[in-house]
Amino acid sequence: MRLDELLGIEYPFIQGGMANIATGEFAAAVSNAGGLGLIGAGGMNPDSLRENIRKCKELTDKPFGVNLMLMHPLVDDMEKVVIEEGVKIVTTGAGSPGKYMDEFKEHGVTVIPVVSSVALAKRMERLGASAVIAEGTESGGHVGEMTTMTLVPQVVDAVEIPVIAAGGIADGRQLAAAFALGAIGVQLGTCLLASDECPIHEEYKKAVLRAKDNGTVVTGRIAGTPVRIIKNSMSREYIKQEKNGADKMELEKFTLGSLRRAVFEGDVKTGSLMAGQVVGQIEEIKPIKEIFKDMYAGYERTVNKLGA
Ligand code: TUI
Repeated sequence: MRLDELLGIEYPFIQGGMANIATGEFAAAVSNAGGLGLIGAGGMNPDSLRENIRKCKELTDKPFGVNLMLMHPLVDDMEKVVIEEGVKIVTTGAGSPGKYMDEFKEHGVTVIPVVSSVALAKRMERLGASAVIAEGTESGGHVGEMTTMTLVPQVVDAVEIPVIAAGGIADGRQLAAAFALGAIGVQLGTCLLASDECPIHEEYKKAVLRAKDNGTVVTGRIAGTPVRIIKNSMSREYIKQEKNGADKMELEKFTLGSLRRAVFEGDVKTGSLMAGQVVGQIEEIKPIKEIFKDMYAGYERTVNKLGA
């Protein structure tokens, strides 16, 4: 069954976690446009997460969920908020949701962890995940090593649960490719940065439009947490110091608060502008509805061409 049928939504699209960006308002806009919107708990605390969930409920009667960033120090309390507020779909990133699975099951929550390897996908299936999101290193933000092209089919072969593809998907050709690899739908992040509804600073949006195919880089591959961002003076300095043998503590001074600086202040020089390798394809800011419609039309054109 395809993701849209499984979740009762219009398109087989699920929004990425987008910590510090995906507010209740933004998630509702994604859901109202026909995808599955997710509130990114990564940049919130338990109180603001609760407020954002309530806001989202006010703004949409369509399905939506919460993305829990598992490296967050307050994630235990945020998991409780998710249960208390009756949220029914949770995606997770940057760790294993193992210790919450029983409680989620008890409350009828559908759990869809993001995985970056086959071993992790199998572990998530054993834990009772309803599906997994196989995320390639083309993605923005915290990334693994494998590409979407290699990871998705290997995960599809290794598990019985449905697989959603993520990383490197921003148009209809890539959506068709994801289906060809065996995915039932896709997770989108970067292409949604370039939407009217996305609450990031205008300068961040402009940087997304300016960036070329090779406009992103992964910081922290050697010494820290690997994070894909748009190249700027911060990323250059980070990588220089990383190559010179700086340790995790020293490198953290570059990243502390840097995502918030990019998102809220539009600091495109020393901020951390998380984005995937598809940035080079993105040329205009559009309403989310149009992004979805155009991507689906492109998918149908691709499939017709392949069938001919
Ligand atoms: O989580 C993401 N992407 C993110 S989280 C984020 S917020 C952040 N900001 C600064 C530093 C770090 C994070 C921005 N982007 N994607 C999902 C994802 N999960 N990618 C890789 C993983 C992952 C990695 C290891 C999941 C599980 C895992 O190990 C679990 C285990 O128990 O071994």
